[in-house]
Amino acid sequence: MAEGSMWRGIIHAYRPFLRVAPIDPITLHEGNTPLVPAPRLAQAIGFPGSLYLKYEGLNPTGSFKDRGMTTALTQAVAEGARAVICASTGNTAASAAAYAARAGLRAIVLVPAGKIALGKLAAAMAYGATVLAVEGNFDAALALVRRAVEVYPIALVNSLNPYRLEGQQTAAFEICDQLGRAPDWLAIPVGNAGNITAYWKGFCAYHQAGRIAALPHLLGVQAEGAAPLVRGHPIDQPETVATAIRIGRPARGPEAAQAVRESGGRFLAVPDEEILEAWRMLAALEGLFVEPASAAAVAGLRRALAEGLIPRREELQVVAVLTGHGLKDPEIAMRVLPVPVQVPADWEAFRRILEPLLERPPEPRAETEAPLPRPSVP
Ligand code: AN7
Repeated sequence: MAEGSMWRGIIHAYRPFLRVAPIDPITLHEGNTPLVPAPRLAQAIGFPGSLYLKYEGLNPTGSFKDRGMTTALTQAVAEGARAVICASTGNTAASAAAYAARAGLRAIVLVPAGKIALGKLAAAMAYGATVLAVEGNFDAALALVRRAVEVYPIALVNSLNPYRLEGQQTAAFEICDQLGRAPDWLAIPVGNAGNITAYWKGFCAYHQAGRIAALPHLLGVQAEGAAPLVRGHPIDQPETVATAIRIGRPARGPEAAQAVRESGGRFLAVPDEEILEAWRMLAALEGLFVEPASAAAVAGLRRALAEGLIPRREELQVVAVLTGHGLKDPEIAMRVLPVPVQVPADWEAFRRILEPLLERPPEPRAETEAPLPRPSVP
């Protein structure tokens, strides 16, 4: 590949749209992730239009956070920071750790003890961050971090940092560039609410620049046990299998609520069973292994179709954002999927197991539309 055509990360690609210090970026060449058509999944959830999946798990540390971390760390370096700090359900921690390593800065990350996926913890430690396991949830950890940056000269790299949103809006730019327009609906999981806020900022910037003619409706999806933006008030003890979005007091909640309102969209809550069902469908129907929080976007989309919020129309284009890679959370797969069949190292025994497998199609089948158990808002 010619040097001139090499992808060099989102700051290089979108610099005119980004407010960030004009220095050489701290980058891992993040971004430029695929927008994958998902016809089998669309059929399974009863959507006759075009469904695309923005596969953000393919970023360098396995989540969308890298888009915001390249800008946050670049700005931190330009401002002379020596250390960065964040609270995190895991992906922010891993991403901050990686970009801090690249910049030669110390990273201190606070995570809820025992409540982050193994792949995130392993990565944050491997990148050399100081990992502190807080005896409390994400909201408690974020409160400690906010206090720390008032007292000490440490750069905050949670999405309260505006440079995080600068970078994360590039996912919206890419979707528009890839589709040649904005989608009609964008389904996206919501935890601390930074990403949905950044997407809206990105779509609006592209609209203002004349790159797209219309704006999408935003579908912000939360887990039923951690749905402050659906309920309209903070949740003190958030609980969900999707640990990435186990957040009860979203720091960017008000901006996210405004974005969803302006877009003519909605927040929806989905139960854990539907998140896991969507998670299985993504992998088994489309070959996309994501972490549970990402599957929430698809579970929400399915529910929005079932409730008639999004019409089942052929001409509609819908994008679901798959925020993090499935390898982040191998424990969930081991917990909910059947264990492998034990096979004796013997030809006759192996044949007896193999032959029936060749007579049946694989599960789950794309043609079966699984029923939805109950409405999202009781
Ligand atoms: C896979 O890492 O909050 O609504 O501390 O890891 O912008 O918070 C992660 C959030 C969706 C929600 N999907 O995004 C953290 C953290 C995945 C995530 C979200 C997260 P926001």
